[in-house]
Amino acid sequence: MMMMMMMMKFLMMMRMMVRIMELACSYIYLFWLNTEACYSGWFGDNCQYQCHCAESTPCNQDGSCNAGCSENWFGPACQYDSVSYQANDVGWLLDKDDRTCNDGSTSTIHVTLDTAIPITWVRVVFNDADSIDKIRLFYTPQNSRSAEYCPDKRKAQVDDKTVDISCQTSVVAEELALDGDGVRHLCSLYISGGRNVALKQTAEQSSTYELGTDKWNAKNAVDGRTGVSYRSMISRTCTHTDSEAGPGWWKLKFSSAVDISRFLIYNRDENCCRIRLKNFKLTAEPENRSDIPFTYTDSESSAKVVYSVVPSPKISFKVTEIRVDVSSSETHIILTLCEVFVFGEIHCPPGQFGFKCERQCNCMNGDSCFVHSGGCPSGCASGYVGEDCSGLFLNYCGKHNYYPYRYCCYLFYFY
Ligand SMILES: [Ca+2]
Repeated sequence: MMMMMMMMKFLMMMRMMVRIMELACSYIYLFWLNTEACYSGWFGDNCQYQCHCAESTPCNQDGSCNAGCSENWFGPACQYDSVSYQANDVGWLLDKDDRTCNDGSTSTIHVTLDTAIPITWVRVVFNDADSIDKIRLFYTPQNSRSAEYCPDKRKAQVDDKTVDISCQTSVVAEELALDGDGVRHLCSLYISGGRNVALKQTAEQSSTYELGTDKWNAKNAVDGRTGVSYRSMISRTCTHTDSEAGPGWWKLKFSSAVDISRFLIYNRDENCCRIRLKNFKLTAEPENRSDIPFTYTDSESSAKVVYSVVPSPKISFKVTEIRVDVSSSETHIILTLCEVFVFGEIHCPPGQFGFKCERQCNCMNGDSCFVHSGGCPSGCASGYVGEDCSGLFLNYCGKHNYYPYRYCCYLFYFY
């Protein structure tokens, strides 16, 4: 009886300590919020990431969204482009709602991607925890009729009903198929089109057009604003080189080398100026200078508003820099870019993950984890749990995943 009483007392003390710690962390967090908050719609240490929350609601300090991600985004901090696709008779899949599921009548799923891309990873949600291991993934390369197994079938559990499956294809795929008993319990399939690794990276251009005090700087092409109209030009969402200074070029240097699967380039959408981008040349420079750079030259018959460039096969090297050049004919001297998206992922050394490779994997046997999530195909090392295999206490802190709240929690944990 005495022992029981002491145990109860000890537990009550522990609960009280946790509560005090929570309060302390909350005050530090609120203080930090008031002093360091980003402009609405942005988050991260340097406010360099864009929020992608449903109904344009603000995101938390770690990018997470209380109301879920907006339609075209998913995954950690809603930073991953959710590739849209078509499929027959599966309204419950196309609605991208995790609460609507297969009623058990469909045993195989075939989806056709709206944009053919190299596959990297997919996220699958079930309504039954046993289904996670009962699914197989195939892809059909572009201009091919035969489906192939994913070369890399590593899986990492996100929660009890959600799993990420790696499927790194070097070729561009136009279809994905799922089979296995798990399909009967399937609710959602998210196909990753990568993260926009271009956002707020270091941009420069050959020259900058100025009008009075207004400047159309190189960084306007990676400011997250996709406006392409005259009105947008006025509010400087686009770049503009100086016509006096010869054929324009624009360069973007990544803070760390990246793997790239797709480029999306927004042109200025006005009759005067759309043509200026015609026949542009896009170059991706390798980290290792002995690799041959990737180049693409536009050969469309007329200028477009949005260009989607998908290298096929996928660029095999780590990219440190990209460059856009106008063709140097007399009529194409000014370079204007309204936004450049580079979809891909940072290239982390083995054992590290995160948007800046700043976190350590905690996988069984010291294995590597998924760069996008920290998830471990081999399972979390002993003492670690959750989507990112963080420590038990760290995972608790992770639920209040706001910087520096989380770190405050860590401090309490370690000391
Ligand atoms: Ca822009």
